[in-house]
Amino acid sequence: MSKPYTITTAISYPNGRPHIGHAYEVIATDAIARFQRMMDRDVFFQTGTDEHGLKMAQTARNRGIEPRELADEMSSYFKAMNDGLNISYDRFIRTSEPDHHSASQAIWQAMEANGDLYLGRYEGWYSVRDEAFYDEKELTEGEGGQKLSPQGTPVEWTVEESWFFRLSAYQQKLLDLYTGQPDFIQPDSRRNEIMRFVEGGLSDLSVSRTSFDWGVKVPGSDGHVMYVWVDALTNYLTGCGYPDDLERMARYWAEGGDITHVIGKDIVRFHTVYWPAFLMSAKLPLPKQVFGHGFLLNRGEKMSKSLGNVADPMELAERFGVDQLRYFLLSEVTFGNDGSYSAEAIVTRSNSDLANSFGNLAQRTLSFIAKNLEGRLPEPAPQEVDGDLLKTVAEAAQTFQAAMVDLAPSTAIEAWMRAVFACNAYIDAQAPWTLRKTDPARMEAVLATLYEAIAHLAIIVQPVIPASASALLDQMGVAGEGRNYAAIGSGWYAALRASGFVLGAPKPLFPRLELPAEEA
Ligand code: ME8
Repeated sequence: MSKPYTITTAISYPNGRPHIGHAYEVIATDAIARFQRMMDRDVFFQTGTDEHGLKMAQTARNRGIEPRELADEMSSYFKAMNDGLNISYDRFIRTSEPDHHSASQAIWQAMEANGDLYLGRYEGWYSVRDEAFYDEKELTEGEGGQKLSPQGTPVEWTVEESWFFRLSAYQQKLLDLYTGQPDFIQPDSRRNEIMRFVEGGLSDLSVSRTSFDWGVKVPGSDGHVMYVWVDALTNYLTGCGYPDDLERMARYWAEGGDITHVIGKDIVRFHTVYWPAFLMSAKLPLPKQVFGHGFLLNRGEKMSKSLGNVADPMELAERFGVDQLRYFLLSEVTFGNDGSYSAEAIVTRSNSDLANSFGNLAQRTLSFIAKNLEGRLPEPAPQEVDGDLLKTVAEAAQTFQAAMVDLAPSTAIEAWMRAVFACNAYIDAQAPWTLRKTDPARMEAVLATLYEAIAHLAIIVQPVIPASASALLDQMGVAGEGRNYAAIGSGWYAALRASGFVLGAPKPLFPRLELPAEEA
């Protein structure tokens, strides 16, 4: 049985519609999940919505509806975005679901049994926007003396009876975790930031609220609902079968398991300080890695509703194509760094790499075969240059795989693109259109080499542009079970030729995109 691999995105607050930052996170995670499936791993990939908390309660109140109504409506947009962007999630979790309430109560009871929860009184600064408590020393002052969190959001002085989690007891254990498992927090810059924060000392964490009731009830404590982050983080366990499905837990949430959380840089603290402390307290295994990706900026500027520059990812996907958007985001942004997007950058990237380079390579080769050989697959007669080209493509596959294992999709795509360039240089140098008259056998050998190379390029890039890659492989007659990295160099081409497969007239995959004049 293949080895399990668990990967998750953050679960989004459905207090508004999804924006391009949400799309970016699920696309990147999807590419990694698809890649791991191609490596024959038994992948569990979860995403979803984080529906409790004061922010949801307040947004619903402002709209004059119940929080559940707001959650139902907005969560459906997130799910539709996932489906529209071809996200291959195994579960779309909603924290309002009953099994999630059970899991949250179970982890609570486990932390309580370990002596880490006590009842007290919370007096301090709370940001509804971040759903986070802050120390006085972390705050800055904004306009009119308004205190602001390190994220620049307003904080309010809050006084409430509250349950506390003994986070202070976990300082050393957390520091030991970061030193013992140096890859736990990635990239390294985020790791250093968190180490410094924890070294500065940890206060106990307020983990329940009494001022509203939209949340998971604290077991045995009337009037208390859990602090939204306690239940939000627990979503990862819920999907892995906690607490009752021990067989599922043993597969997807086991000690030493390959478990990766992909999240944005603003919530690294929750995932690398609070979350491992909760898990240690409940005596549960820890994830292997938390990867904090960067933020997506609109032409270099932060997106905000007031600036009116929040892009709707589905609108971009409809205008430019799902795979074009996926390709742009994964190739343009170095995973871990901030990145910028704009309509013209999407158009430029898609035209240069997909339409002019890869698409054109496939189109001119396949239509040449369809026309000049009536779709019969050309006969190989390899010379050194042909072998060299296939070797270049096979090496690109290796580099692509290594980079994806390292969660570096843009590096993976660069390697792929270099191989595409090599194929285009080869076709120009070999000039099969000239060979057609002078040396038909050599023409066939060149086309056969290209046929293999193009199929390999399509196989390699599947995690990034799954629909286009599989449409191309369909056209080329490459069977579903042969679409993995092991197929590269496996002799499938000879078998396909022998089967008598006939190539039809190829349909273009990547139309050249144009920007309307007012945007150009
Ligand atoms: O933080 N660019 O939800 P959320 C890239 N519910 N990523 C961005 C982004 C941007 N401009 N803006 C946000 C929450 N994100 C919690 C998570 S997990 C147990 C609970 C990322 O809807 C953000 O960093 O505010 C986070 O990873 C995800 O989108 C959801 O953000």
